[in-house]
Amino acid sequence: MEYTHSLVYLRKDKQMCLAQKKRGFGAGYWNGYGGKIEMDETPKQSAVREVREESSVTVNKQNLSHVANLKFYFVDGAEVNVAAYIATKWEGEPWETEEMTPRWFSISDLPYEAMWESDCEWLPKILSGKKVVGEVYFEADDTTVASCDVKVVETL
Ligand code: 6OG
Repeated sequence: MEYTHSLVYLRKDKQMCLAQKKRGFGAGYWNGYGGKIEMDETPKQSAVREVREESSVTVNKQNLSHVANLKFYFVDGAEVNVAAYIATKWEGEPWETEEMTPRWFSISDLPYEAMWESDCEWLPKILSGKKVVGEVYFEADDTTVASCDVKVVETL
């Protein structure tokens, strides 16, 4: 799978840090930290860099657990192929940055109404320790889910 984006969830016991994006694609949504994988970067390198840029937290590559492969398809033909990770160990505390406002949520009370619509299909699974592969097709508004298929897998 050719990944285009990384996505990282910082988890501490029954709490998870989500960040509200201030601008660009997905602005207003609560999400993990992440972004485009740059040329010559591995998905994990991108994950480490994005977490640092967007939250000022330093996470070590070895502490990123690969939990999901997600493909998002848009009507205009755009595809976003995400490698998603959970980190339970890092240095520092998430700070507000130019791009993101962080907040800690209980994993049993995530703000799904203000997250990408398909998150509720796969996030609970990875939070219960499973690994998933998901494919989501969006409608022309780029936000409404047209179809969603999520499979639990043994390995990614
Ligand atoms: P930039 O384009 O801002 O990075 N991302 C999504 N995350 C979720 N939960 N659902 C989606 O459904 C997503 N599409 C993209 C990938 C965007 C960040 O948002 C993630 C990146 O971590 C469509 O650089």
